[in-house]
This record gives sequence, C-alpha cells and structure tokens, in this order.
Amino acid sequence: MLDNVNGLLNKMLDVNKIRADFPILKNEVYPGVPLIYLDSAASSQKPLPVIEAMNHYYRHTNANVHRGIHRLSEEATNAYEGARERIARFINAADSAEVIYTRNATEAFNLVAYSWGRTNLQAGDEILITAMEHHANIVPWQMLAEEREVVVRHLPFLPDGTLDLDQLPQLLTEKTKLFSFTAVSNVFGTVNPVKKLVEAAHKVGALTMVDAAQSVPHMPVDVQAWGCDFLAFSSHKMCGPTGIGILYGKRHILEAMPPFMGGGDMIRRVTLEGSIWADLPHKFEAGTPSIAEGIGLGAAVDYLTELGMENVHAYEQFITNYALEALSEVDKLKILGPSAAQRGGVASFTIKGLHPHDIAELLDKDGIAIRAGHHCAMPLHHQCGINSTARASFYIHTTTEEVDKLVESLNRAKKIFRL
Ligand code: 7TS
Repeated sequence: MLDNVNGLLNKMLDVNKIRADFPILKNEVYPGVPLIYLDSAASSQKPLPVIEAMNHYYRHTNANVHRGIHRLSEEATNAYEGARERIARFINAADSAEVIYTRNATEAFNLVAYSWGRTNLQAGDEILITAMEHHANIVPWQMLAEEREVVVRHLPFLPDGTLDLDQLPQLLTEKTKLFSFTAVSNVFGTVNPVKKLVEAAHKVGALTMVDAAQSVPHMPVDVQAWGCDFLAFSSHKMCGPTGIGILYGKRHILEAMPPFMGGGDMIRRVTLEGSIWADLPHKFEAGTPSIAEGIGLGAAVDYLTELGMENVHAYEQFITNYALEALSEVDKLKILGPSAAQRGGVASFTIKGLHPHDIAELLDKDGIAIRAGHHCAMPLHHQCGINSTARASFYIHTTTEEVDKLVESLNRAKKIFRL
C-alpha cells in the first residue's frame, strides 16, 4: 500500500529526477559513505539551474545594476529586476514594488522593527508574538521594546505543539499594534492558521507580520489570500543562494515608512542640505545589492514553480508522515509537535539517555546530516522543559530509503550507548 502511494507521489514529483538536479547529493561524506541530507530546514541544497544562473551572471553579464547605460549593466538589471517580478508572482503579491530584497528573513524583521516600529510605536503599545518563534522574530521586537517601552507579549502553545488559541482574546487587544507569528514552526513543524490569525489581528486594528521562512519553500503561499501586512522569508531555505531574502509589505504601509538604511540607490535626489527618497522598492535597498543572489533566487523560484508548490507540499506531507511512523518505532524516542496532517517537513525528537549532539555526531558517521541544538528557538525549548532536540528535516529530494537509514542509524547509536 505504502509502496503504491510512494510510487504515485514519486511520479507526481519524480524524486529521482529531482535528485539528479542536486550535484551535492552525489557526494560521499566519508569514503564509501554517501550524503543523506536531512537538514534542509537550516539551509537547503541548491539545484543546478540555480548554480548555473549565478555562474552565467558572473561569466557573461556581471555589472552593477540600476546605474550603467552600458549593455552589461542593462542585462544585469533586467535579470535582477526580472527575478523580483517572478518572486512577487510566486507569493502572489499585487505588485513587485511590494517585494523588498533583504539579506535574509532576519533582516526583514529588523527592517520592520526599525522603520515601522520606531515610527509608529509608543510607550505602552504592545507587540504580540508566539512562544514557538525563531529568535529572528523575537529579538528585534525585544530591542525595540527596550528602546520605546513597548511591551512584547507571547501566545503560548499546547503540549502537542499547536498554538493555544483560547488565550488569543486576552492577548490580542486594542493595545496590540503588531501580531508577528510564524506560519510554520522550525522545531515542531506546526502549520499555523495564518488567515485566521491575520483576521483576528485586523479586528483589533493590529498589523500582522508572517514569518514564512519555513513555508514559502514548502507550500503554496498567497499573501493576498492571507491578507498579511508584512511577510519575511530567506532564499537559502528554498533552493536559492545565501545572502538574499525577502520582505513583502503592503504598498501603502511601505510607502508610509521611512528608509531603513541610507546611501546610494535608495534616493531620488541628494543635495548637501538633504535628500529625497526613491520610490518603492528601492527606498529600502541602499547600496549595491546582492545581484547574483537575486538572480539565483529567481532561478530557485522558477525551479520550484516548475515542480508545482502543491506537489512539493503533497510530497513533503507523504515523506513526513512516513518518517513520523518510522521514528515512532524507535524505543525511547519522543517526537515533538503535532500529527503529519498539521505539520511541515520537520521532525524534532529526543531520545531518553542520549544527548542530541551525540545523536548528530553518530549519525554523521553514517553520512546523515541533521541538526542538534535549540534551532534558534530557545523559548520554545524552555517551555518544553528541555535545552535541545535533534531535528531531521525533509525536502523534495528526500527518499523513504533515506528515512529508513536514519532509523537504522538511530538504533545503532542507541546500541553504542547501551540504551
Ligand atoms: N524564521 C524561521 C521560522 C526560521 O526557521 C529561520 C531559520 C529564520 C526565521 C531565520 O532565517 P535566516 O535565513 O534569516 O537565518 N531557521 C534555521 C533553523 O531552523 N536552523 O537553522 C536556521
């Protein structure tokens, strides 16, 4: 039965064909030990079309953007701005001017905290986050809170790793000016009810910021359907290069915000007495941008679009379900988070008597890359009463055989520690 389902989904996504697109998957980690990469939630591997798009830029069209009249600069500008158009379509932004290039998701949060936060918030105002956030969606608000006497509140989660929505009415009030929450938890994998949370926030007059770092790479995302005011994600988790991420914002909100950083490219006119800002999106993009990286992200978007995000999501649900079942057979292993139906492609777990770092080190000997630690979500671990977990994360190239090897390797690790 499972083989049939596997076959069907494999056909839908053609996992073997996908694997051939990722050169790194052919590597051996140690002599005779092939790589099993189960750490895509930290950073995904890159398929050839992405590597080649960046290579092509450096070999054939390398020049600065937005400034030269010369041919190369025009070509570079077209490639870089063309990528922005495709990224906007990928998340269904109404307008590509609402898509701001940043360095990563983290910078997108900081941009909003500095520019929107420092302009609009006063002492006593509240920002609501959740207890399952990545530090990128915690620390910038704490820094703002300290400076402006703003209060940061958090919505707790239930023992199954879903948000405690019963507490929302007490926490989301007229005092709340921003509700910033993750669409998918990077530890539990919980898929949160984004639209419902956005609607609840808007009802009390709060803006919303969605952390889509673990959702844009894995499932269809439609910012207009969600109705969110801001959204952040990183290229490197979605087959694209490091060094580039996206802040989406509704046009009228971005237009009312002051620049984040000053310099070249973000101005229309400068005199020694003062400056006039450029229009969106350039107002928020000071200095020479990450050009090759923008082009690489455009290629990643093309690659994922070609696969179809519905198919990507369906395959990940299948492989995650398979992994949750396989891992639940391992004695003394405890998986955090909800059932496969409500989660993205991550499985964080603990094994009684075995430290997550020891687990990761032993798996590495078998070529298996997982992450161990707090995954930049210390408050989440704190609420669970633990310091760290081991996390396997899955993507479009993960096979059932790789999951089986993970389980085998875990059983071997337990034997070594006489568990
Ligand atoms: N938000 C979420 C939900 C994340 O998972 C991450 C990165 C970020 C924000 C920050 O992304 P960055 O590209 O700006 O660093 N998460 C992880 C992780 O789970 N393991 O390594 C990085």
